[in-house]
Amino acid sequence: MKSTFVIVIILAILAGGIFWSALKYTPTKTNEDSKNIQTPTDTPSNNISADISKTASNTIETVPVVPGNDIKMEYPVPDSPPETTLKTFTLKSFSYGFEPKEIRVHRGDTVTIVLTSTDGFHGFTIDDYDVHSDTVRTGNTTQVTFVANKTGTYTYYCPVGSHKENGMVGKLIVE
Ligand SMILES: [Cu+2]
Repeated sequence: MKSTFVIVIILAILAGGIFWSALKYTPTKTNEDSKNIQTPTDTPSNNISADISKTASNTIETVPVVPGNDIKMEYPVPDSPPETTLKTFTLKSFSYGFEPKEIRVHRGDTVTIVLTSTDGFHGFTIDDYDVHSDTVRTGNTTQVTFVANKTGTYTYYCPVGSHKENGMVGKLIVE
């Protein structure tokens, strides 16, 4: 009877050992699974997915990608100011027209329009740039400044009454 009791105890210890090791393995597998789940989640949000997936398990490798993106974000900021040139145009406005009828600038230029009315009540508007000068009476001058930050051809016109329909229009060409 004593030997049977000892065998039962030994079996119990062995069973306990197997259970313990089984418990020990289970969380390890779960961690690996969660790592694998995290990897594809990161991958689609990054363009450099190939590089990340190679080093997916390494958290340190992911870090350089973040400053890399920051550098890209900073590029437009230092690049834009050197391109900017101040350009001033003096426009005469009258019933019904502008002189000159065409203005050419380069993208990034800071453009100032000095508008004088030689005849009547006029203003200067470019809807696409949200530019709206004050309106001025005969003999008066106003000015408006904006940054021509997009290329294309834009219409400027007088917003007073039906002056636009009567021909108070011109072209801003941003190259
Ligand atoms: Cu007008």
